[in-house]
Amino acid sequence: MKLVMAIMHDEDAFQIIDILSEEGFKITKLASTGGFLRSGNTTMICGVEDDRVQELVSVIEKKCKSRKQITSINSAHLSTAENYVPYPVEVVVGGATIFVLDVAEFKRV
Ligand code: 2BA
Repeated sequence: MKLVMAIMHDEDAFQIIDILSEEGFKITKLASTGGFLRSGNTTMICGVEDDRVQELVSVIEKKCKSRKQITSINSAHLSTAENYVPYPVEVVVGGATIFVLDVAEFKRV
């Protein structure tokens, strides 16, 4: 068994979770925050048999779009409190960031 953790844009998450639920995957959706942009994203976790991992990943790959987001970064040499000058930087976020982990033990009690 594997545990798939997928971090994705909030706007993609509901559709992906609907599709995966209809296909019989069991999903937990967590509200998460990206460490770099400090904006909300969704982390989906799913315990899945090994032979269905590729099916799950394919749905995420098909449905997750990459997006450009603007974030403010302060200039390193002007980063004292008095001289804090944020400037906008464009970053490309996702599709999705996917981790596939081995599950040592799975119990429902
Ligand atoms: P954030 O940490 O908010 O990162 C958003 C996007 O900003 C990233 O998109 C990447 O394009 C850019 N970025 C991140 N750190 C950067 C840095 N130090 N310098 C320049 N640009 C940087 P993605 O790579 O698609 O990541 C989307 C979200 O997935 C991340 O949101 C984070 O929540 C998660 N993530 C990505 N890689 C991860 C990892 N190795 N471990 C845990 N979470 C990860």
